[in-house]
Amino acid sequence: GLAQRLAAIGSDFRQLTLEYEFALREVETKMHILQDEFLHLHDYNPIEHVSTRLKTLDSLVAKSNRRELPMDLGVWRREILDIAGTRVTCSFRRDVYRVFELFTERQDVEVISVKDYIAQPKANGYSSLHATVRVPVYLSTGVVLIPVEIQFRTIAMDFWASLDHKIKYKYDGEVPADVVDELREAAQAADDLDRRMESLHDRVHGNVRGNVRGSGSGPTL
Ligand code: 0O2
Repeated sequence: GLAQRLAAIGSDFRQLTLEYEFALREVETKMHILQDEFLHLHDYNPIEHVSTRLKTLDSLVAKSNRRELPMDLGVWRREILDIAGTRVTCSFRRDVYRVFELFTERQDVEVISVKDYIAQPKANGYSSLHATVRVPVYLSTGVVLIPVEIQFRTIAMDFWASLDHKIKYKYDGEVPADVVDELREAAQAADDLDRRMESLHDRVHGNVRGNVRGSGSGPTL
């Protein structure tokens, strides 16, 4: 009967949620290991913070409807690759690419796709480096490969994106043209700030890459 079907979906959805939750924990741990090792090797911390989120059932259903997918957990697993999301905020643009490279080079991380909205920002000014990866999750029943969308960005890009998100939410998607224009200009200002801060940092500390080569120890980055 219907009650039984709904109960079965409830249990399958709980299983899905658990697996994606485990994948987020795996990614968070891998990221923290990368961070601590980097700090140990180079006496420099390239990551400001790491956050994770699981898509809510409401936003999953909304996305499924937008993409005209059936209400089928198997289809969602195959088609919706950002059920689990991780955001990695770095100090500088260079760190964004460094952390991205070190993370995606790992043997236990399989890269599915990469979108570089830093090299090519969206028309509204949105800027970040996105990677969709698959990571293994070990269950008592065997290994499952779970997709996770990782967004790598600088503090300035994150600042802009969170304001953009709040504005979109406030206007329910219908953002007035002058606000859109101002947001685009603010994105440009954030980009300028990123470049100035990075060049200032390099002037004071020198590039970590240079220091590593210069000291002759540690792996070449
Ligand atoms: P939330 O709340 O983070 O889950 P799709 O995922 O199908 O919509 P696509 O092309 O696969 O589209 O994904 P895209 O555009 O590469 O990246 C999607 C995610 O990037 C979004 O997730 C946001 O987190 C972020 N993002 C993309 N564009 C913007 C933007 O213009 N402003 C802000 N603030 N964030 C953006 P969700 O699912 O939309 O939201």
